[in-house]
Order: sequence, then C-alpha cells, then structure tokens
Amino acid sequence: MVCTNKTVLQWVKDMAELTKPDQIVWIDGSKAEKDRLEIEAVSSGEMTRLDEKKLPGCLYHRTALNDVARVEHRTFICTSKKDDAGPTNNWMAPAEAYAMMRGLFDGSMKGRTMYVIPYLMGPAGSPVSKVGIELTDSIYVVLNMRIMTRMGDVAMKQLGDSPEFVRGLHGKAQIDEEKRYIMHFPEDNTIWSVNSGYGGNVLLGKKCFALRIASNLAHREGWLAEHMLILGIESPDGKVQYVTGAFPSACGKTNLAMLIPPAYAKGYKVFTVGDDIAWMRIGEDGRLWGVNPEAGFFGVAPGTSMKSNPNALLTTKSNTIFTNVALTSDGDVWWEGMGVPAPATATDWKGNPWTPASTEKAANPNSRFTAPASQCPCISPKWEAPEGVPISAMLFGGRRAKAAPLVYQSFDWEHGVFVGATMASETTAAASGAVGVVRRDPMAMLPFCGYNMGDYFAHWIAMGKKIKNPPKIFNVNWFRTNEAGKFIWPGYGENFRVLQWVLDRCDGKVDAVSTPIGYMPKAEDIDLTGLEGFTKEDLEGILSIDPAVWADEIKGIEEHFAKFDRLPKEMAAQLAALKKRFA
Ligand code: OXD
Ligand code: MN
Repeated sequence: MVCTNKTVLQWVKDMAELTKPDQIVWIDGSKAEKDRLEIEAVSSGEMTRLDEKKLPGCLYHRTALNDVARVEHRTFICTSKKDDAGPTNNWMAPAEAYAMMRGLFDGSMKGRTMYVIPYLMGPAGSPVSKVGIELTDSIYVVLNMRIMTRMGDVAMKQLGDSPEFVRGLHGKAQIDEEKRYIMHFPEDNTIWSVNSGYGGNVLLGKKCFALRIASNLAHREGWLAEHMLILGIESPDGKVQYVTGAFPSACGKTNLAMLIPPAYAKGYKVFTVGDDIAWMRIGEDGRLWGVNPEAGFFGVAPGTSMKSNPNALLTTKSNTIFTNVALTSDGDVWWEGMGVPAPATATDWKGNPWTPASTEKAANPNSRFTAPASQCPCISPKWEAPEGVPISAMLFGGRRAKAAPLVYQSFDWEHGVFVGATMASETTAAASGAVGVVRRDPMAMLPFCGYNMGDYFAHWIAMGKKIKNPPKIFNVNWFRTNEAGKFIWPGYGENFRVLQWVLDRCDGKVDAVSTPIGYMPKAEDIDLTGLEGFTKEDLEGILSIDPAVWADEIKGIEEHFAKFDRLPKEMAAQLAALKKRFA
C-alpha cells in the first residue's frame, strides 16, 4: 500500500531526519513480507529458527543481559503540569523530555533500517479500535507486533486520511541501560522509547499505548482502559457470562484466562477473550462491554506446562516467538516449570552452555512467548466481536500471603473501587527491581496508569454512576500461605470453583456473609467436589480474616492514600467506613 496520509508522511519524514536510518521500510502485514523479514532476522543472527517439525514457524531470540524486563524507574509520563502525572508516575516536562530524547535518537538509526508499522489496537472495523504507528529499527519488534496487533494495510485502511493516530518511536540505540527511557506524551498521543529491546518497553502498542496512553483517552472520553484479562464461562445450558480480572504482572492472568474447569463441573466451558488488557465502554443496554485490544499473548514462559496451562502451551506450538528461554541442541525450547524433564544440555538465556547440574536458571524468570491469540484452543468465538462482550463481574487480586481471603465481594461499586484502589501484591520478575516485596498496586495499574491516579479513582467512581447495570466487583487471592510458606489453595483450574461462586452471586443464586471487608462465601457454598487433600477446614482457613493482620492492612492503606493529593473524598469515606466496621 502506498501511504497517502499527509500527516503520517510528514511525521515519518521528521522522525527519519532525526534518527537518520539508511532506509525506510513500510510494513504492509503480508505473508510475503513476514517471510522476507524472518529470513533477514535469521541470517543476521538476531533470531534463530526453531525445529520446523517440533515448532513450525517459531523463532527464538535473546535480549541483552541488561534488558529483560520493564523498567518502571525509567518510564515517564510527560505532561505540561506535573500534577497531571500524579504521585505514582515519574514525570518530566515535555520540552525537556523531547530535548533529551532527541539527543539520544539523533543519528541512532545510521546503518540501520527504520520500519514503519501501522497497527490497530482492537478488532478490525470495530468503532472502539484505535490506530497506532510505531517506527522502529528492530526487526524483532516488527515480527512481534505482527502477532500482538493487527498490523499493516488493515490499520492504514482504518486510519484513512485522519491525523488521529498514536505516534510511537522506538530505537535500540546502544541498548544502554543508563540511557534507557520509555517516555509518554499523553497530550500529543506520542511514545518515545530508546535503548531497550525488551517487549514491554518496545512493543509500543501494549503497555505504552493500550494502557498508559489509552487510560488518558479513556479518562477524557468516558471509558476504561484496564490491565485485565477477559474470560467467558459457558454453563451447561449454553448461557455465557464474562468476567474480567485485574492482577499485577506475572500473577496468573494468562492462566486464569485459559483455565480448564475441574471434572466436577461437567458441561462448563471457559473461553479466553484476552489475557492482559481490556478496553471497556458502556453499551446501549447500560452494561459494560469489553474488548481485548491485542491480537496475541506476550506470556511469561516459566511455570507454563501441560498441567498449569495446557491451552497456553498449545497456543505456542507454532508461529510463536520465544524470548530468553533456554534453547536445546535440537532446536526446541525449555524453561523451568515446563513439566518435562530438563534437556541434558542446552544453551541458557544468556547464551551459555547449561546442564541440569547448573546452579543458574536456564530460562530467565521473565522469559516470554509471543503467540497468536487465534491459535488458542479455548479462544472465545466472540474474541474479535466489534462490540466486545458484556461484563458481569470484575475481579481484583494480588499475591497476599496473609491478608486477603480467597474471595470476597464488594458491597457496591464504590466499595469495589476502594477494594481495587487498595490492592497490594508481592512484586514479581516482570519489572526490574526486588522480587517479593509487598506494594500497593491499585487495579494492577500502578505501572500503567498514564495520569494522576487520584483522578483515575475519581474516573472509576464517575463511571460507576453512569453504568446502569454495573458488573459486580470481587477480590480474590490464590496465594495465601501456611506456616511453612506453602500455598494453601491449589489454584489453576481449581480457581473455577471461586468463579462459580462469583457468577452465582451475580445471578442472585447464593447468599453470603457480611463481614467488615465485604460479602464472603459460606464455606459450604464453594464446591469442593473431587478436590483431593483439601478439606472444608482448609477452606475456612483461607476464608478467614485476622483482625490483627487487618489492623496492619488499614495502616498500609492509610499510608498509601496519604500519597494522593487528589484522593476522591469517596475513597477517604470508604476507608473510614472500613475502620468503623472493624471497630
Ligand atoms: C506484561 C506485564 O508483560 O504486565 O503483561 O509486565
Ligand atoms: Mn500485563
């Protein structure tokens, strides 16, 4: 396709004048183009073709050792007013940020190719979809964007002559950790990312656009852009209900989105609509409708097995890009927790020889697969529906060893916003920094909310007033531990038992106990049929709330709220009410 959009042409010209690539390649999204790029990526050594029999159409890639996760401390929201970025974001004035970034980008593509990637976030032809264009000097980015988005002519067609697109510029530069910056300019719908090759920092359609920029658009336009999976549950009578879940990175969103119901739940099916991001709007029927803006899964590999998540593993059996996992001598991949014996010898994620006797991990804990959603065995027939799917329930949750019980329901929407706003979780390897530290991660959006989080809470409250039939809001915690530090709840497919209670609550089919933190199930209302080695007493244990632990929790929430100068009064009132209920 020849681009005739004048705004696009001018912008590409400006960016090329800055970065000075040897050539510019316009991406059309065709199969022929994919084949050509793959040959080039393999011949340059940037990517490795995996065994065509075992993993047809699959490629392997290693990022630099210093570049294996999102860098939150180097991610900025650049708004004219510092307050608009808020207390949870790094901020830089736009003029200063552009000047610094221009310095880093200047001539950075000399000797390289600049690829122009038009892409769509959201299903083709959907009124809620949005167009982005990413300029990048990384062929790996192009091949990943081909999986994660609807890329090429389809996006240019949707854009037409419009100047409304998100402008993304990515350059590998020298992959210099000290000069790595992920800059967002929400006032210009612009993202500039430099000195990284790690997916979360460079696949600009995902976290940068679909969450940080989109949360700004959603705030302005009256919708929600959230770090949420969407799944559908079909009951034996054929009725399908949809649930979203917001959990921090690497807390099992992909696993929950693809779960297989336990044997007792005959006739139930779970379908995946999305595993990471939900864009939600109020439908004409007064319900909230959600779409998955992505077209693929950028999932954490370690721990993914035929036991933990067969649907994810099966999705990756062809046309998938593996990053920073271990490579076997016969062109296969391996990672810790894959559920198959370790290979006798392999090359680890650092490119070093590895054997099962090695003390180092073979795969980086944040190693990833990039796989087409269309290949997922349980992909929802509605996953590309232009109008999305109607949401009955929303789950919030994190990794909490003690405080949060297995599940509870908020008293109402506003209390649900409070539950989401006070969510906390132990940190994981998805972002650089210490792992296992408890941090407040409101709605799992701490690293992704592209504006003042106080305003974000207010937006949620305002949305609740506009949704006639709002989803019910729940909190779940699969991660309570015993004295030995072991998880008590079996998790994975067994989480279906909790989803069933959630839907029963939505349908008004089951009673609950009113507690200081919300409505909780009676132990007999969570079906434990066939769950060997797990007793009703175990369940009662993880449904308990310890007032001493919650006294600390309330202190934690007070400290958390104290950081917000734009905290909505409703949130302060919710905290006061929680304290009163415990008193
Ligand atoms: C992700 C993340 O990659 O949240 O989805 O880090
Ligand atoms: Mn995520």
